[in-house]
Amino acid sequence: HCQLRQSAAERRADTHPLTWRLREDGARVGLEEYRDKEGYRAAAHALEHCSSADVIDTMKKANVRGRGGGGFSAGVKWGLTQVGDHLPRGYLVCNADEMEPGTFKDRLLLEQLPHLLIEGMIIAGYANRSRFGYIFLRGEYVEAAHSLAVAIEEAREAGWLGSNVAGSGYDFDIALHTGAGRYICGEETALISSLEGKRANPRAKPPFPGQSGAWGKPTVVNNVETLCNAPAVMRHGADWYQGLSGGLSDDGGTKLYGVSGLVERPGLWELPIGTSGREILERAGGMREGHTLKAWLPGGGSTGFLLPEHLDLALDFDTIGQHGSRLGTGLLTVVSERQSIVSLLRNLEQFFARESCGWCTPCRDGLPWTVKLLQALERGEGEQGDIEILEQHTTDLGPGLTFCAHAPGAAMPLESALKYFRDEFERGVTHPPRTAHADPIPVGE
Ligand code: L3W
Repeated sequence: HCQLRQSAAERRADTHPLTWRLREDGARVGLEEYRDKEGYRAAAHALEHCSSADVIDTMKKANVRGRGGGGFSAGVKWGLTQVGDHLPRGYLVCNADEMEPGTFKDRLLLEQLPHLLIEGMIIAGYANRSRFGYIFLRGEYVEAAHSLAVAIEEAREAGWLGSNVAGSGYDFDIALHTGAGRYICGEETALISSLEGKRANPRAKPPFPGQSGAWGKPTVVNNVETLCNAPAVMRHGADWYQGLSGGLSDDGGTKLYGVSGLVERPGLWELPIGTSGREILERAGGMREGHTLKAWLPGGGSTGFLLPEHLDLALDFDTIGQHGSRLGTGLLTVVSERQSIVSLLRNLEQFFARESCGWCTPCRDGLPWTVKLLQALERGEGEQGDIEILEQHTTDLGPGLTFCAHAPGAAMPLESALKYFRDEFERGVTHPPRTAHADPIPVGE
């Protein structure tokens, strides 16, 4: 799936800031080719002509919102570190732990355009006056690890990393850290714990990492795609970047959108942010023959199901947020009329249950319980009251009652599935209600 479906002719520097440099053969763009395609000019410009405050201002005006799914302004986040006089301020961390179900966008950038990420990190590091940046990479991304390791070495040899970056007086280096396969490491504070060599448990927020992060220092954590936007913003300015969305959204820039599931051609496209689900689905050639669209997840397993009637909505953070879901990563998962929502949901919740760090009770016990109920309904052995318990879980596992966003993320597809497809759950209820003396559903088996 990790394939961009836009031709070289369609990709242009003035409309596709993330992907125009990609090669047709899908091979990594090496340093020489990256430089030939205007690579590192944005970083050179920023380091030579802009103060840290200028860079942050430009990012704020461009309104680059966090592409990992949170949608928080990158410029505002970078601004958090600008307190006190001590230098360096702290750390920059690139969150490349791409493990969201149905998500494969960062992988394309990591494997094929590692220098774009390095350039974005130099700009972000400079803005935050960090001396050091980490790339926390999903361990299974073996090809990306190779691509990044080679690119970091190339950049170091060419003077883009290390002491006195490109003669600017700014020192900045990057270390690659590969994870060992936990979804929770993508949660920024769990990622920081893991980076410090501890168990990947999330930490309370506030303080936000920008205030106190890795080793207690201000730490900016940004998603890969977010950082890859910084070079174009610095090279062409905030107004230009804002204009890329072509009026489809108040958010700036483009977005890597994608589709997986039973479509003709799963893949990725760089499109103006605010493009509709219908347009993306059409680019994927529509549903496979014999299938019609029943529902879709707009951006990963931790977002809420939407219906065909939502296909014309602008896929941006605010619009999707107003319809009981979230943009998330912007990679659509389609569900066919021939697929069972209960089974699909059971699969997702099994993933979330397995990936819970176990720190807080609602998440540790509530997710396996959710799975047990869904398994029973899936087998047609549900009992009266099961649906009501699932409904209660959407509150008990929701925002404010758990330690981090993991369980609330898992509650989103559950809540929307119950709202739109209650009849499918009801079909699984065949038994009378559980009695008080009956065995409760075993938890945590
Ligand atoms: C300073 C404030 N900073 C928020 C920062 C915060 C974070 C960012 C977003 O998870 C969902 C989650 C996953 N002062 C701040 C502030 N921030 N308020 O803004 O924060 P938040 O809380 O909105 O989200 P989050 O905890 O980062 C966001 C879901 O994303 N998700 C997972 C994606 C996985 C991938 C992947 O595999 N590549 O992206 C997808 O939707 O479940 O619910 O930096 O510090 N007042």
